[in-house]
Amino acid sequence: MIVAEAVGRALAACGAGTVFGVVGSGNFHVTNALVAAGARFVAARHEGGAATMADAYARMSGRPGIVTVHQGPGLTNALTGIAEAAKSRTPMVVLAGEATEAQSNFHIDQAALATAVGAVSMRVTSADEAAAQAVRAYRVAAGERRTVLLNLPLDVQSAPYTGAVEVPAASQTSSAEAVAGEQAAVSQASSAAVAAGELAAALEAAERPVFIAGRGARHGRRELEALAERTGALLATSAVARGLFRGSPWDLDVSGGFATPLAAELIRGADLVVGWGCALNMWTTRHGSLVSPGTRVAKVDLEPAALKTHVPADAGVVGDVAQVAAALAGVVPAKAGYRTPELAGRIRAEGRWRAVPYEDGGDGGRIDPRTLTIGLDDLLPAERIVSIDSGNFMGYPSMFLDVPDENGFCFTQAFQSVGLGLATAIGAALARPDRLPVAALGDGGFLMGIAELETVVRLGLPMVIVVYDDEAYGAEVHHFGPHDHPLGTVTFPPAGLAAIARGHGLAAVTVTRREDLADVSTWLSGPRDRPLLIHAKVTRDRGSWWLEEAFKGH
Ligand SMILES: Cc1ncc(C[n+]2csc(CCOP(=O)(O)OP(=O)(O)O)c2C)c(N)n1
Ligand SMILES: [Mg+2]
Repeated sequence: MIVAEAVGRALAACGAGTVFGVVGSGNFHVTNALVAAGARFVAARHEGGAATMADAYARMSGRPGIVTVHQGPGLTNALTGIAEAAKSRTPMVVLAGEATEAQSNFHIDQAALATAVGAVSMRVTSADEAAAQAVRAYRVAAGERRTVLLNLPLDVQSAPYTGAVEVPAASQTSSAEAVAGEQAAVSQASSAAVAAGELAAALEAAERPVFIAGRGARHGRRELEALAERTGALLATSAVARGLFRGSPWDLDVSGGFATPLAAELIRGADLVVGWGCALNMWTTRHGSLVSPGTRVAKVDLEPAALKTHVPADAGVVGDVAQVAAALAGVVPAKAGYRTPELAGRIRAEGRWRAVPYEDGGDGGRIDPRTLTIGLDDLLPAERIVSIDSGNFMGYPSMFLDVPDENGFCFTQAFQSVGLGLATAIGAALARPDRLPVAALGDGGFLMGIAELETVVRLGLPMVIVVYDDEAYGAEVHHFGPHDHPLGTVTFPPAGLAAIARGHGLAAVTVTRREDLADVSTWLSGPRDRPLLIHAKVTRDRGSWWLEEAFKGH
């Protein structure tokens, strides 16, 4: 066995089950070793796609994402996806060959690249330690929620490996480490108890509490709902946790730019906002404006820094959301809080975007994106997993397509990159094969990420890809258009997206009016043996309302 094989085996033994990548000479052996040990390998057509697929897969499956790439350009191609994963604290291991000879064409400073985008850089440095170093990389990713680049220098990779490949139990630490750890835990626990006391007092005093759950709360629905029930809190999420409280009569859906008028009104009316695993950033709070002056703010987060960033907390608890919520539910007195029968009725009647009246802007040649999305919401099965690209269009599917729960919505937007949507949908689809995958993309993002269209077909995914086509980088058109700037750099001639899709082996329909959605019904009631691309020519006379809000931050 060579070192590369030992690394692959060790990672498989850690639990690496689905691996995304593009294979070259520098990651050939490690990838094959993973496959030989039972992992599924998903070949992407571009490393950027592989990284984003792994990120989405990790988010939607709860298992670390694994990526393998060739040295040098394989890694630079993956970098945007790695940056997104790192910013989102996605547990992910990127295995990359590494050319250590400075004369090699493939040579770059890979460690510097990784750290520049917020990933942790590690390296397999010797045959003796190879398996242990691979295990350590996996543990850092899984245990500390980090995106880790594990560099595999070519000379070390090919060295013979003579040791065993065994995964030491996670609990094996030296006794000195254990004692120090316990002491730290005791002092952390007592300061957490004081902080939790402050939060308990704030909850007890609150008449109108609202809980906003973020990425760090996606595992804590049960505990949060129980505490909200006890304290009379209304429930909302950041975009990345969308769907977490689906089915609750007190679910306000997303807080922030995508919030319904009712949700915005009720969050503004809160006297206590608690961010659960949610930093309350500018998107979730509309630049702070959803938190009214005088409203107390509390946060519960694993990261101490999150308590102070964005909208800072008056009361902050460092800890796991589910554990803290469960502990508080045992000590706070029960009260009705914000919950009244009248409000329950309003949430039922006005709590979803599709209940908000609008004037249809469709003109026969182009469909209003709201009408398109509501029509699709009616047609697509409820068991769906929706992935969103970036652009002016992005709010329509985020607001008008309902999702079954927090594993029904995948929002890879921490880096705000255009072009990640299709690969996101592939990773999400593989994590949840029981759900209909839906990719919602702009024409710009679709064409940027189009390398993975063949991957969708090859994997036989029954995916619905909706392209909101305004023949433009609409976000830029609406950003600069009102100021009379020339727009030739951000507008494009019509592109035959349905024909492009058919050429790749997809079924395709073009939608310019509501009636055209009948073709989508036909596909849905068929065998769904080919993915479907919906080329929707959407109205484009004005920018979306959440985009106007977002521009305030540029
Ligand atoms: C990789 C990357 N390049 C450029 C941008 C700037 N940008 C933001 S939105 C956008 C337009 C996207 O166009 P499209 O996908 O068609 O969506 P639309 O805005 O038209 O709805 C661009 C170029 C970005 N965010 N990321
Ligand atoms: Mg566009």
